[in-house]
Amino acid sequence: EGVAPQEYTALKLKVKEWAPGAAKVLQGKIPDSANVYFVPATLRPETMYGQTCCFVGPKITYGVFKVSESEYFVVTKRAAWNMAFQDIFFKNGKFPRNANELMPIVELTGASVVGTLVHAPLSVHTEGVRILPMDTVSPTKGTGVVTSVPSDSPDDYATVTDLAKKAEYYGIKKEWAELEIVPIVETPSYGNLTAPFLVKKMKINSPKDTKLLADAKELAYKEGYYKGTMLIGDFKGEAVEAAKPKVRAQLLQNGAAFEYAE
Ligand code: A2H
Repeated sequence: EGVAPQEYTALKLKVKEWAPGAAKVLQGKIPDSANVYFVPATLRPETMYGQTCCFVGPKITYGVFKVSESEYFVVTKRAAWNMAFQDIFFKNGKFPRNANELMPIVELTGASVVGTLVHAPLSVHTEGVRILPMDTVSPTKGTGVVTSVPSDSPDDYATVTDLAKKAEYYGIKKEWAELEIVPIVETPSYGNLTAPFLVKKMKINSPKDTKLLADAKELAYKEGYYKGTMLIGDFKGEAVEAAKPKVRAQLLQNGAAFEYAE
Protein backbone atom coordinates (compact mmCIF):
# COMPACT_ATOMS: atom_id res chain seq x y z
CA GLU A 1 0.00 0.00 0.00
CA GLY A 2 1.20 3.51 -0.82
CA VAL A 3 1.44 6.44 1.55
CA ALA A 4 -1.26 8.51 -0.14
CA PRO A 5 -4.62 8.21 1.66
CA GLN A 6 -7.39 6.33 -0.10
CA GLU A 7 -10.38 8.63 -0.51
CA TYR A 8 -13.51 6.51 -0.31
CA THR A 9 -17.15 7.35 -0.73
CA ALA A 10 -18.99 5.88 2.26
CA LEU A 11 -22.52 5.10 1.12
CA LYS A 12 -25.50 4.83 3.50
CA LEU A 13 -27.66 1.75 2.86
CA LYS A 14 -30.69 2.04 5.14
CA VAL A 15 -32.04 -1.10 6.77
CA LYS A 16 -35.63 -1.85 5.74
CA GLU A 17 -35.96 -5.26 7.36
CA TRP A 18 -33.49 -7.16 9.57
CA ALA A 19 -32.62 -10.82 9.15
CA PRO A 20 -34.29 -12.73 12.03
CA GLY A 21 -31.04 -13.48 13.92
CA ALA A 22 -29.94 -9.85 13.89
CA ALA A 23 -33.44 -8.65 14.81
CA LYS A 24 -33.31 -10.76 17.97
CA VAL A 25 -29.92 -9.34 19.03
CA LEU A 26 -31.08 -5.77 18.37
CA GLN A 27 -34.42 -6.10 20.16
CA GLY A 28 -34.90 -3.14 22.50
CA LYS A 29 -31.42 -1.75 21.87
CA ILE A 30 -32.27 0.84 19.23
CA PRO A 31 -35.30 3.19 19.20
CA ASP A 32 -37.91 2.25 16.58
CA SER A 33 -37.68 5.74 15.10
CA ALA A 34 -33.91 5.47 14.43
CA ASN A 35 -32.39 4.68 11.06
CA VAL A 36 -29.67 2.07 10.85
CA TYR A 37 -27.31 2.01 7.86
CA PHE A 38 -24.81 -0.47 6.46
CA VAL A 39 -21.93 1.70 5.25
CA PRO A 40 -19.81 0.28 2.40
CA ALA A 41 -16.70 2.19 1.26
CA THR A 42 -16.37 2.45 -2.52
CA LEU A 43 -13.89 3.88 -5.01
CA ARG A 44 -16.45 3.87 -7.83
CA PRO A 45 -19.43 5.99 -6.75
CA GLU A 46 -20.48 6.45 -10.41
CA THR A 47 -21.41 2.75 -10.61
CA MET A 48 -23.84 2.80 -7.68
CA TYR A 49 -26.81 2.61 -10.08
CA GLY A 50 -25.85 -1.04 -10.57
CA GLN A 51 -25.89 -2.23 -6.94
CA THR A 52 -27.58 -5.65 -6.67
CA CYS A 53 -26.63 -6.62 -3.10
CA CYS A 54 -24.19 -5.63 -0.34
CA PHE A 55 -21.47 -7.90 1.08
CA VAL A 56 -20.26 -8.56 4.60
CA GLY A 57 -17.62 -11.05 5.72
CA PRO A 58 -19.60 -13.81 7.47
CA LYS A 59 -16.86 -14.27 10.10
CA ILE A 60 -16.19 -10.58 10.65
CA THR A 61 -17.55 -8.90 13.80
CA TYR A 62 -19.37 -5.64 13.15
CA GLY A 63 -20.52 -3.03 15.60
CA VAL A 64 -23.70 -0.99 15.54
CA PHE A 65 -22.48 2.52 16.34
CA LYS A 66 -24.64 5.45 17.38
CA VAL A 67 -23.79 8.42 15.20
CA SER A 68 -26.52 10.77 16.39
CA GLU A 69 -29.93 10.46 18.09
CA SER A 70 -31.48 9.24 14.87
CA GLU A 71 -28.65 7.44 13.06
CA TYR A 72 -26.66 4.26 13.61
CA PHE A 73 -23.95 2.74 11.40
CA VAL A 74 -22.99 -0.91 10.95
CA VAL A 75 -19.22 -1.03 10.32
CA THR A 76 -16.13 -2.66 11.83
CA LYS A 77 -14.79 -1.23 15.09
CA ARG A 78 -11.63 -0.26 13.24
CA ALA A 79 -13.64 1.81 10.73
CA ALA A 80 -15.74 3.42 13.48
CA TRP A 81 -12.54 4.50 15.21
CA ASN A 82 -11.21 6.03 11.97
CA MET A 83 -14.56 7.75 11.41
CA ALA A 84 -14.50 9.21 14.90
CA PHE A 85 -11.16 10.84 14.14
CA GLN A 86 -12.63 12.24 10.92
CA ASP A 87 -15.39 13.93 12.94
CA ILE A 88 -18.14 11.76 11.50
CA PHE A 89 -19.67 10.98 14.91
CA PHE A 90 -21.09 13.73 17.09
CA LYS A 91 -22.27 12.82 20.59
CA ASN A 92 -23.23 14.87 23.60
CA GLY A 93 -22.13 18.07 21.91
CA LYS A 94 -18.66 16.85 20.94
CA PHE A 95 -16.68 14.48 18.79
CA PRO A 96 -15.78 11.31 20.71
CA ARG A 97 -12.08 10.61 20.99
CA ASN A 98 -11.73 7.67 23.34
CA ALA A 99 -12.64 3.99 23.29
CA ASN A 100 -15.35 4.32 25.98
CA GLU A 101 -17.30 6.84 23.96
CA LEU A 102 -16.92 4.67 20.90
CA MET A 103 -18.45 1.47 22.20
CA PRO A 104 -20.87 -0.18 19.79
CA ILE A 105 -24.48 -0.53 20.97
CA VAL A 106 -24.23 -4.21 20.05
CA GLU A 107 -21.92 -6.45 18.07
CA LEU A 108 -23.15 -8.61 15.22
CA THR A 109 -21.38 -11.26 13.19
CA GLY A 110 -21.57 -10.89 9.43
CA ALA A 111 -23.35 -14.26 9.27
CA SER A 112 -26.19 -12.97 11.49
CA VAL A 113 -27.02 -10.04 9.20
CA VAL A 114 -27.14 -12.06 5.95
CA GLY A 115 -30.59 -11.66 4.41
CA THR A 116 -31.19 -8.17 5.81
CA LEU A 117 -32.99 -5.97 3.27
CA VAL A 118 -31.47 -2.52 2.69
CA HIS A 119 -32.19 0.45 0.45
CA ALA A 120 -29.17 1.13 -1.79
CA PRO A 121 -29.02 4.81 -2.91
CA LEU A 122 -29.14 5.27 -6.73
CA SER A 123 -29.62 1.55 -7.37
CA VAL A 124 -32.07 0.62 -10.12
CA HIS A 125 -33.33 -1.98 -7.61
CA THR A 126 -35.49 0.47 -5.69
CA GLU A 127 -37.32 -2.35 -3.87
CA GLY A 128 -34.10 -2.93 -1.93
CA VAL A 129 -31.12 -5.30 -2.04
CA ARG A 130 -29.97 -8.02 0.38
CA ILE A 131 -26.94 -8.27 2.62
CA LEU A 132 -25.02 -11.36 1.40
CA PRO A 133 -21.82 -13.14 2.47
CA MET A 134 -18.45 -12.65 0.75
CA ASP A 135 -15.53 -14.65 2.14
CA THR A 136 -12.91 -12.36 0.62
CA VAL A 137 -13.98 -9.19 2.43
CA SER A 138 -10.99 -7.86 4.34
CA PRO A 139 -11.70 -6.85 7.97
CA THR A 140 -8.83 -4.35 7.81
CA LYS A 141 -9.82 -2.34 4.76
CA GLY A 142 -12.51 0.30 4.40
CA THR A 143 -15.53 -0.40 6.60
CA GLY A 144 -15.60 -4.20 6.14
CA VAL A 145 -18.81 -3.68 4.17
CA VAL A 146 -18.65 -3.85 0.35
CA THR A 147 -21.51 -2.89 -1.88
CA SER A 148 -21.86 -5.16 -4.90
CA VAL A 149 -21.85 -3.91 -8.48
CA PRO A 150 -21.44 -7.07 -10.58
CA SER A 151 -21.60 -5.18 -13.90
CA ASP A 152 -18.31 -3.40 -13.18
CA SER A 153 -16.49 -5.26 -10.40
CA PRO A 154 -15.05 -8.70 -11.31
CA ASP A 155 -14.87 -9.67 -7.60
CA ASP A 156 -18.54 -8.84 -7.17
CA TYR A 157 -19.57 -10.71 -10.32
CA ALA A 158 -17.57 -13.82 -9.35
CA THR A 159 -19.15 -13.73 -5.88
CA VAL A 160 -22.79 -13.31 -6.92
CA THR A 161 -22.35 -16.07 -9.51
CA ASP A 162 -20.98 -18.40 -6.83
CA LEU A 163 -23.71 -17.42 -4.34
CA ALA A 164 -26.47 -18.18 -6.86
CA LYS A 165 -24.84 -21.53 -7.75
CA LYS A 166 -24.51 -22.61 -4.10
CA ALA A 167 -27.42 -20.75 -2.51
CA GLU A 168 -28.35 -23.65 -0.26
CA TYR A 169 -24.78 -24.07 1.00
CA TYR A 170 -24.63 -20.36 1.83
CA GLY A 171 -28.05 -20.42 3.49
CA ILE A 172 -29.52 -17.74 1.25
CA LYS A 173 -32.38 -17.51 -1.21
CA LYS A 174 -31.09 -17.93 -4.75
CA GLU A 175 -33.09 -14.95 -6.00
CA TRP A 176 -31.25 -12.64 -3.56
CA ALA A 177 -28.08 -13.21 -5.62
CA GLU A 178 -29.84 -12.97 -8.96
CA LEU A 179 -31.09 -9.40 -9.19
CA GLU A 180 -30.78 -8.11 -12.72
CA ILE A 181 -27.34 -6.85 -13.73
CA VAL A 182 -27.95 -3.75 -15.84
CA PRO A 183 -25.32 -1.99 -17.99
CA ILE A 184 -23.89 1.08 -16.24
CA VAL A 185 -20.71 1.90 -18.19
CA GLU A 186 -19.89 1.37 -21.88
CA THR A 187 -16.25 0.59 -22.70
CA PRO A 188 -14.55 0.18 -26.10
CA SER A 189 -12.74 -3.06 -25.19
CA TYR A 190 -15.21 -4.94 -22.96
CA GLY A 191 -18.68 -3.75 -23.96
CA ASN A 192 -21.31 -2.60 -21.48
CA LEU A 193 -20.92 -5.37 -18.88
CA THR A 194 -17.19 -5.13 -18.22
CA ALA A 195 -16.96 -7.49 -15.23
CA PRO A 196 -19.02 -10.40 -16.64
CA PHE A 197 -17.08 -10.03 -19.91
CA LEU A 198 -13.66 -10.23 -18.21
CA VAL A 199 -14.63 -13.00 -15.79
CA LYS A 200 -15.82 -15.16 -18.71
CA LYS A 201 -12.94 -14.26 -21.01
CA MET A 202 -10.32 -14.97 -18.34
CA LYS A 203 -12.13 -18.18 -17.32
CA ILE A 204 -12.45 -17.15 -13.68
CA ASN A 205 -14.51 -19.87 -12.00
CA SER A 206 -14.53 -18.86 -8.37
CA PRO A 207 -14.22 -15.84 -6.05
CA LYS A 208 -11.10 -17.63 -4.77
CA ASP A 209 -9.22 -17.20 -8.09
CA THR A 210 -7.52 -14.24 -6.43
CA LYS A 211 -4.62 -13.84 -8.83
CA LEU A 212 -6.82 -13.73 -11.94
CA LEU A 213 -9.37 -11.54 -10.17
CA ALA A 214 -6.65 -9.05 -9.25
CA ASP A 215 -5.69 -8.84 -12.95
CA ALA A 216 -9.33 -8.51 -14.02
CA LYS A 217 -9.91 -5.80 -11.41
CA GLU A 218 -6.96 -3.80 -12.74
CA LEU A 219 -8.13 -4.11 -16.37
CA ALA A 220 -11.76 -3.27 -15.50
CA TYR A 221 -10.80 -0.28 -13.41
CA LYS A 222 -8.45 1.26 -16.00
CA GLU A 223 -10.77 0.70 -18.95
CA GLY A 224 -13.83 1.92 -17.05
CA TYR A 225 -12.17 4.98 -15.61
CA TYR A 226 -10.20 6.22 -18.65
CA LYS A 227 -12.38 5.03 -21.52
CA GLY A 228 -15.81 4.44 -20.05
CA THR A 229 -19.00 6.35 -20.85
CA MET A 230 -22.01 6.53 -18.53
CA LEU A 231 -25.12 4.69 -19.78
CA ILE A 232 -27.45 5.71 -16.94
CA GLY A 233 -28.28 8.47 -14.51
CA ASP A 234 -28.00 12.26 -14.53
CA PHE A 235 -24.65 12.16 -16.35
CA LYS A 236 -25.59 9.66 -19.02
CA GLY A 237 -23.41 10.11 -22.12
CA GLU A 238 -20.55 11.70 -20.18
CA ALA A 239 -17.10 10.19 -19.72
CA VAL A 240 -16.75 8.24 -16.48
CA GLU A 241 -13.77 10.38 -15.53
CA ALA A 242 -16.00 13.49 -15.67
CA ALA A 243 -19.12 11.87 -14.20
CA LYS A 244 -17.43 10.25 -11.21
CA PRO A 245 -16.86 13.43 -9.13
CA LYS A 246 -20.33 14.69 -10.10
CA VAL A 247 -22.13 11.54 -8.93
CA ARG A 248 -20.05 11.64 -5.75
CA ALA A 249 -20.90 15.29 -5.12
CA GLN A 250 -24.62 14.53 -5.56
CA LEU A 251 -24.49 11.64 -3.09
CA LEU A 252 -22.64 13.78 -0.54
CA GLN A 253 -24.98 16.70 -1.01
CA ASN A 254 -28.19 14.74 -0.58
CA GLY A 255 -26.88 12.98 2.52
CA ALA A 256 -26.75 9.51 0.95
CA ALA A 257 -22.97 9.33 1.44
CA PHE A 258 -20.03 10.94 3.24
CA GLU A 259 -16.30 11.17 2.68
CA TYR A 260 -14.15 8.58 4.39
CA ALA A 261 -10.36 8.28 4.07
CA GLU A 262 -7.74 5.87 5.36
B1 A2H B 1 -15.30 -0.96 -5.07
P1 A2H B 1 -8.83 -0.60 -2.43
CL1 A2H B 1 -17.89 -1.28 -9.42
N1 A2H B 1 -12.56 -6.01 1.40
O1 A2H B 1 -16.68 -0.47 -5.05
C1 A2H B 1 -12.58 -6.26 0.07
N2 A2H B 1 -12.92 -5.34 -0.85
C2 A2H B 1 -13.26 -4.12 -0.41
C3 A2H B 1 -13.27 -3.78 0.96
C4 A2H B 1 -12.90 -4.79 1.89
N3 A2H B 1 -12.90 -4.57 3.21
N4 A2H B 1 -13.67 -2.50 1.09
C5 A2H B 1 -13.90 -2.03 -0.15
N5 A2H B 1 -13.66 -3.01 -1.08
C6 A2H B 1 -13.80 -2.94 -2.54
C7 A2H B 1 -17.39 -0.80 -6.27
C8 A2H B 1 -16.31 -1.19 -7.22
C9 A2H B 1 -15.11 -1.31 -6.58
C10 A2H B 1 -16.41 -1.41 -8.59
C11 A2H B 1 -15.27 -1.76 -9.29
C12 A2H B 1 -14.06 -1.90 -8.62
C13 A2H B 1 -13.97 -1.67 -7.25
C14 A2H B 1 -18.40 -1.86 -6.05
N6 A2H B 1 -17.90 -2.98 -5.34
O2 A2H B 1 -12.82 -1.79 -6.55
O3 A2H B 1 -8.14 -1.87 -2.06
C15 A2H B 1 -14.74 -1.87 -3.00
O4 A2H B 1 -15.25 -2.19 -4.28
C16 A2H B 1 -11.63 -2.07 -7.25
C17 A2H B 1 -10.65 -0.94 -7.10
O5 A2H B 1 -9.06 0.32 -1.25
C18 A2H B 1 -13.87 -0.63 -3.24
O6 A2H B 1 -14.40 -0.02 -4.43
O7 A2H B 1 -8.17 0.04 -3.59
C19 A2H B 1 -12.51 -1.21 -3.44
O8 A2H B 1 -12.54 -2.61 -3.08
C20 A2H B 1 -11.45 -0.54 -2.60
O9 A2H B 1 -10.24 -1.12 -2.97
